Amino acid sequence: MLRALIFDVDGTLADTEAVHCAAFNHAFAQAGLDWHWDTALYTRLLEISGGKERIRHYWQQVQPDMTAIDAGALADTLQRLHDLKTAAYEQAVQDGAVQLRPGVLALVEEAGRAGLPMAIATTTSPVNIGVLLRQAIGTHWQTCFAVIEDASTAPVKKPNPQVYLQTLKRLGMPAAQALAFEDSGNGLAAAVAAGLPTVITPTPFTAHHDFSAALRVRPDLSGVTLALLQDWHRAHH
Ligand code: XBP
Ligand code: MG
Repeated sequence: MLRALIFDVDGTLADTEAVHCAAFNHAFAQAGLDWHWDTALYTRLLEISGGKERIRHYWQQVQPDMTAIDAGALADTLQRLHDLKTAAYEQAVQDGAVQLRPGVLALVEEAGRAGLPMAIATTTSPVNIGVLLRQAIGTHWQTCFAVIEDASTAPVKKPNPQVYLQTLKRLGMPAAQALAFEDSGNGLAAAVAAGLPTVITPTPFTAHHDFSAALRVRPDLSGVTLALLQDWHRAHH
């Protein structure tokens, strides 16, 4: 019995990563750094969930002795760069840079009408969820989701299952009665580790990832109705 839908954000609700990447580059330029992440490099860096963790990982690659920097100063610099990036991303989304992926709004609306609880389980920052969904769904967007778990509530990032385990706990149901939607290998690993059957809709950033543990892999959510999801979910058990 399918009792809840749990959505990842970046790459799943919307194909956001090119806009995230541009925001990182904008932040680096604002900070006077000569760092530039092109698409090929960013595709590799997406193996690291979480923007701050991603910047730290890259910094360590280009400046191995950065670990000698005072931990407090390092944390402050990472926070400042990430704040600049988040502001740039927020502005880009407000300017219309990102749309929901095909089929997403129709499914959210159908589940809403059917009274099927929905949740968000993401490693992105709360600001990014708000700016995307306020614009894509409307100012009432939060009423569509019974539970929202993000980088501010689940600091240990995917592939760790923390964000999904916290989401399930707050939904008050076992993983077998829910369905997760993801776009990446890390996201799939986190959802599966939490016991969730998972539907994958890859993006060009993640199409090469291993999705063998997925319940289904589809190009996007076009035509994916509640009835179809209930069939897939029933066949899973
Ligand atoms: C994808 C991520 C995030 C975004 C950038 O999140 O890993 O880090 O790439 O957003 P999701 P932040 O779990 O929704 O796929 O800079 O806010 O981390
Ligand atoms: Mg994702």
